[in-house]
Amino acid sequence: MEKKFKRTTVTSALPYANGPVHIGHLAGVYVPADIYVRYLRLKGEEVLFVGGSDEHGVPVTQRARKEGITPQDVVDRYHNIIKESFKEFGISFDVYSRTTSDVHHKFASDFFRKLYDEGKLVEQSTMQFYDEKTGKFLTDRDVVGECPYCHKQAYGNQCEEGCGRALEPTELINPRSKETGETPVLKETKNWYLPLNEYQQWLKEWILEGHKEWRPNVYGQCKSWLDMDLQPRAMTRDLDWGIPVPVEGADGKVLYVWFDAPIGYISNTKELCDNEPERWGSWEKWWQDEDTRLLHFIGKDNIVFHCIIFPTMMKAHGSYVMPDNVPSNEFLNLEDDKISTSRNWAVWLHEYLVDFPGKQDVLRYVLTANAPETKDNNFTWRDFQARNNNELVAVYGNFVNRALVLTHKYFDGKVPACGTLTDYDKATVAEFMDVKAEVEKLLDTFKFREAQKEAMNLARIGNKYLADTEPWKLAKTDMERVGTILNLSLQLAANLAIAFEPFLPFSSEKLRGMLGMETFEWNQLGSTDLLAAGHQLGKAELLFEKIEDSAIDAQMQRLEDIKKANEAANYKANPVKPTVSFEDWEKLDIRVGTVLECERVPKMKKLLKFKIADGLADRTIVSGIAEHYAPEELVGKQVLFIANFAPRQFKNGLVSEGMILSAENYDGSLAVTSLLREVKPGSEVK
Ligand code: B3M
Ligand code: ZN
Repeated sequence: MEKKFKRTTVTSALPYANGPVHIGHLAGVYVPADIYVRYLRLKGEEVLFVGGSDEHGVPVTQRARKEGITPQDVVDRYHNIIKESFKEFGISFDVYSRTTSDVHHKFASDFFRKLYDEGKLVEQSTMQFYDEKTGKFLTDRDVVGECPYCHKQAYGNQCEEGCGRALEPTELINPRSKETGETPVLKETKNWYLPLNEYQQWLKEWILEGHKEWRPNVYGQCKSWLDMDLQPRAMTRDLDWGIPVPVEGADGKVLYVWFDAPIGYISNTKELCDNEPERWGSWEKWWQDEDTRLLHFIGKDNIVFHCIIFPTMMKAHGSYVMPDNVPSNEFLNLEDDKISTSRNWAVWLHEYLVDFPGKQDVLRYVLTANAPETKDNNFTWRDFQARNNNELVAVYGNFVNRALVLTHKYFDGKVPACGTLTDYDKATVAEFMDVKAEVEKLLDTFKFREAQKEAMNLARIGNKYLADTEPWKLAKTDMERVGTILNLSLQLAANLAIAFEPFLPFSSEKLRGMLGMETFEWNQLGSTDLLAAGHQLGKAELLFEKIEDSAIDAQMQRLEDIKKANEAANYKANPVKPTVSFEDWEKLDIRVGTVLECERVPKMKKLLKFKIADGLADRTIVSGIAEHYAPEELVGKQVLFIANFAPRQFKNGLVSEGMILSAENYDGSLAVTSLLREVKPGSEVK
């Protein structure tokens, strides 16, 4: 039987403060979490929404090293950028704090110490790579070397560029420290482990038996972990950035980032509760009371940490409630390519805000419409434009606007009285009354994309209703009927303001302003008397505006430029071909020619036709470089060509007597070869 909870604690993954946040973050975690929280609030439920930045871990130190600044500088910069982006997009955290805070350091440290004191952690010594030059142990990713399987360059934990195998750093051939290039030595180190193996049985029962309702992707990942034998996992690391391990003799060691980060949810709650106890009560209420329902919103790469490791930590500690669900999304791609911070293949939220000011809801809408709930999904700028223009503008915005404008026109902006309903009116009302139950059912099971679609259906119903009843045609003959139609339309618009509040909070607020709605609660959804007859409406403004092609073209161009830059940065010359002998080389007769004439070939858009002075009789050469040069650029220039190349005939009868040499650039563009000094045409290249 389903348990009734009194309150809900919603957490959303703490993003690493090593870079700004992008659409993938928003789509995968923060928009769905925010929709859910806004929905619960609208229903009048007791809910807490926790967020914050994850400021420890190797990604932060790597960034610091790359930029030559301290890890603290890195997290200070990005914590603020990230926090601001979330605020701008209406992600309505009750608290957004950070894991470098004093509250968190103390909290995580105490948590660890309790487990340590109670003997819940296992001490273990291992041999680990150590860089003698820096005097530091190396994490798996700080070691690079040759993959023992495919012999490509690989990291200590994985062969990313080659065969993709998971590796141990000691397997690498010729291992080196990524930072210094030194050959590391193996050195003994002591760390503390969480014995996951001891909790395996309990985990199996709790998840595999008790939570069959979890999304298939989450349940499936848990099952594949739990079908293997879980191993103890180190909860401390030999690093200098993080929370010091609160144990004697643990100098130079910090808590594993995945130990401290999830505790950040709890310590951030504590910070909030300590600051506003009258509003929030005690932090324990949100984490340790049986009547609290705990939900973690995360991306798929975080599943094991939230379903297995963190619950085990809490279980070992003893006082905590377990997550009731872990709605985890798959990944969002951008224009069919994996989003990547290092390749700059992303739409950054802070940049979006500059390019599309005031259009936060449009992005929220599109990301939910394409939410990667059950499989990876794709964001494209053309789809973004189409959804804005064809759905937000043409359906939702258009309906609301017509209802308001007509009311201003015929009734001075006062809600007209509702007369007798026709059967058609009644059918329309019945249709939109269904939407409430439908949206609820979907939201309660974390199906946000379907839920939003249902909300949009409400607007479609309205649009159709106005199109079918055509009140503008009745205005001369039957004002009472016009009043009824507009009354119902306005009630429907008010319903939309409520239904869309979790999804598109900025537009909902604007719409409520236009309608002059004072109250709005989820339970009013489906009602036809949200606006009293005689109520004065505000001014009609556009809820959404069309996005022009030029704005989309600019984004596509930006991505194109990034792709180019990445290709250039990643260019590697092809391996050299098999050796040739001097005799082989001598068979080729390469000569210098002066371009006398050059012109395009009709109907052959790749070809240029050259007349070349070669010191003998002039010759014609046809070359496929028309996309790379304008003919006039080449006239008068000296080029290299193969003089003894077998003549080739083209479809149109044209014959080429030789081949002009060009170099092919990384992007496929061609550059014709020339000389550094002028020579007589026909000179041989030796
Ligand atoms: N910072 C990983 C990530 O951003 C990590 C999440 C922590 S949640 C406690 O994907
Ligand atoms: Zn490999």
